[in-house]
Amino acid sequence: MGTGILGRRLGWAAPASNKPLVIATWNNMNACQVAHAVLEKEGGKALDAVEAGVQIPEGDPNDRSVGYGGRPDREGKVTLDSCIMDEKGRCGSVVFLEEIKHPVKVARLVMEKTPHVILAGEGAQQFALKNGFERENLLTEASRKDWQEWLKKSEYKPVINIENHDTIGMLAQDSNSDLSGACTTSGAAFKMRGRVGDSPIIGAGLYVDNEVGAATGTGLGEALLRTVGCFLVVEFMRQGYSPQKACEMGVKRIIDHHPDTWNDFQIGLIAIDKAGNYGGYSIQPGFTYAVIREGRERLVKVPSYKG
Ligand code: SD4
Repeated sequence: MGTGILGRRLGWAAPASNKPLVIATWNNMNACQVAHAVLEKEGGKALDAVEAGVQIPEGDPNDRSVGYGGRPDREGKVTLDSCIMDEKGRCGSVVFLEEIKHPVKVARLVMEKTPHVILAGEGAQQFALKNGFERENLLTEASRKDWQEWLKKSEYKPVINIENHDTIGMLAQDSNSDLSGACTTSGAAFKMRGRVGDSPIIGAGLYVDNEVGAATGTGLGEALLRTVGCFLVVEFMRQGYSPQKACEMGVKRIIDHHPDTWNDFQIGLIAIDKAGNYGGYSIQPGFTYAVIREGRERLVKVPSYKG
């Protein structure tokens, strides 16, 4: 794919970088290391890198917002959301998936083996089982205790505390300068049964346009769903804004869209462009992202709207 007519009209020369780059929400350096190792292999593809990288928190019981060990819904069930998108604009997603440890792998199979983009719930699980995945109990003792504690008051506060975030959104660029991304989560703790957040919804929790750039996000999923936040950030980059500025404009749009409530929730956005620039921005302080470029690791504390 070359630079599109619209991109050219807007002066998007998009000098592609061929230096492998991986970036992920929060303190997910281990996941970035795994992804970067894929990128460093001869012909290592961004798609394989993000799929491998996000499986690290998916399999980690101590990560309480993703995969195995994630906090359950209010009925005590761990339900998972995940998506993946590649340099060809292909995408796959699973929502409300239960008892399958690596939803990102199922999302990739949806992309590659079905005529669909999203599979949900029981159908997604059946598809996974048919493709060799096994049913596993994903509710750890720690998460079960948290849930039982929560049941005492059963108060759902859609305020997501900064400390409760771990959802991983990961973006990568390979030495062919191709972009891909993946996002995976157990969603908001103690959500209503059946609730689906932004993370598996293409455009809301993740978007990749190989001519322009890619973006992913974390935080209160409903806010990213209402604004199609990650698509918006990529569109800002298409207009010529840097990833940093595009994330700032994305956060500002979300704030404008939630004039009475924005102060009560967190949104963190990260983005990369075709030239290999990257950036991030959040509403509340405390959001970080991990980056590895050419073997150099950085944990970036992002600037935030609230300072
Ligand atoms: C969701 N965006 O399901 C996710 C939650 C999240 O860190 O990002 N947690 O709304």
